[in-house]
Amino acid sequence: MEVRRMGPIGVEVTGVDVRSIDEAAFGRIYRAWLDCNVLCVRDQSLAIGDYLAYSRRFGVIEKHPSKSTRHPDCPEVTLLGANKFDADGKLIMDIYRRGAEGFHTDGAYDEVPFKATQLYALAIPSRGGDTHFASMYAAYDALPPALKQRLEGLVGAYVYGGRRKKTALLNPEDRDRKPALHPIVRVHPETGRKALYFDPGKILRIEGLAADESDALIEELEGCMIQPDAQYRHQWRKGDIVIWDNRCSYHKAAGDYPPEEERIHWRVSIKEAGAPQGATADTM
Ligand SMILES: O=C(O)CCC(=O)C(=O)O
Ligand SMILES: [Fe+2]
Repeated sequence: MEVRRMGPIGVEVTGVDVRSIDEAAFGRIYRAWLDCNVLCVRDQSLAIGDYLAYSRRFGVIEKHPSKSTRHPDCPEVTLLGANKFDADGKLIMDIYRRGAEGFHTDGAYDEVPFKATQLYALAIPSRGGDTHFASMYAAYDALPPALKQRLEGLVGAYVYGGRRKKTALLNPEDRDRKPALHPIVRVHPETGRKALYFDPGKILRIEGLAADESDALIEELEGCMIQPDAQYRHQWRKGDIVIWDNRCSYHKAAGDYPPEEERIHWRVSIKEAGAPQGATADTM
């Protein structure tokens, strides 16, 4: 097994088959992932059960609240890029550009946000379709000291659709959940490092501030998310498994590939083991 850093964040693993990784090798993979925010294992050839089994080594899989995009035979898995044309052959932008509206972290709308998101590439277009990543640690570290101090103790309120109520991929009955609250300066439970935990597309307000103050701070924080020297851009190959740590990373899809080509991933959301499951049960 070879483990190779790809830049300030991002690490690549080659020479393994994730179906048969022993504890020691998995320990190395896990540590590299914690250290580098984003990890890619190349050249895998997996059945859906293999993918679930490997994903469960990182934590507990939680079904995505978007029921319409779950895999028909396996609700733990979300299908990215599938069924992107409607009955009239028109491109459905909410599917084609899913995750491409801006840098974000997955699951901030849940009381216990997702630890990780993992994608497995089944079909990759001939050009475009990269995924961009950036470090929340670097974002926090680079904040001016006065802003760091101001943020200490502040809490953000998040819902799936954010201020723009972008809920097209949710069933109507799942659209009105109460906001989840998270500290803006969030300590990573495993590394102990501070991160600027923030998602402009999902935040409603910063608790305890007047509306105009909250909006102004949200705008200011949006400008603080990306440190150019703490980014990684993933160019997909078929057979890649990529996992990112939502507790310390932002990501966004480029959303720029030729729409007539296929770009399909199996996607899972992973929570910390022992964390209560979100209010997204099938009974809702
Ligand atoms: O398709 C991608 O590159 C990433 C989409 C995304 O934001 C996600 O799966 O959470
Ligand atoms: Fe995402």
